[in-house]
Amino acid sequence: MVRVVDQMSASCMAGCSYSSSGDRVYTLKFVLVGSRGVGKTRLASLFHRKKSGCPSAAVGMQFGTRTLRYSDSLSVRAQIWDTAGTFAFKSVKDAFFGGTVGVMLVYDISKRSTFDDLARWLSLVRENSHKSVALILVGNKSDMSTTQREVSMVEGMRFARKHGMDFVETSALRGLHVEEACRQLIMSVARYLPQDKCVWSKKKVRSSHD
Ligand SMILES: Nc1nc2c(ncn2[C@@H]2O[C@H](COP(=O)(O)OP(=O)(O)O)[C@@H](O)[C@H]2O)c(=O)[nH]1
Ligand SMILES: [Mg+2]
Repeated sequence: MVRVVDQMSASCMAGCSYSSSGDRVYTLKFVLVGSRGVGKTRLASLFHRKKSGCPSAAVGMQFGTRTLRYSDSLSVRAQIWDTAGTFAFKSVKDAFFGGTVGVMLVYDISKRSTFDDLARWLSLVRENSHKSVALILVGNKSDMSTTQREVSMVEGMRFARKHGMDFVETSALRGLHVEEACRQLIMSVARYLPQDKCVWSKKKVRSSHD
């Protein structure tokens, strides 16, 4: 697999800082995309605990952060960005996708049109983010009854496989597999980060992005 983070320019990386014990703490940006109503905001708010505004709040963008430990010497401070915007303007797209290392592409298993929209969302992602960006496909609302289901799990899996993505079905309503989906995406990036402890400084060093 491509070394996602190695291949990204320095500007793509939100930054690395070091804890007092020399552990690396990477701040990385992830975004949620998908049609309106699929559950992006609910998924995001389940995963992060603290919501922050951002300079583009006027177009409905916001992010939350959550720090996950990957190994003895490495943690990831994940920024999960969510938007209600329509990406009509290039500046909005740039602000949203700039620096993104991972994308959660979401559809609603009970609404076929949101699955049909995926190709369009994927094109938007490909056009506006680094070619090595990590992707996970999320079929949300798995709590819906089988009679309400309009997209089978096999269809979701096939789409994900065809486009080289991981796949998971979630229920943001019940909190099913949401943590796993987010962790899977974050960890798929974290495994390509330098793992060694920083031995040259015991001082806390912060990047300019923090
Ligand atoms: N049944 C069910 N409803 C959900 C789920 N996730 C979100 N919803 C509902 O779907 C609607 C849209 O959710 P929202 O997070 O605002 O979608 P967004 O437009 O993609 O951000 C809301 O009424 C949510 O309560 C889910 O997993 N199951
Ligand atoms: Mg929303």
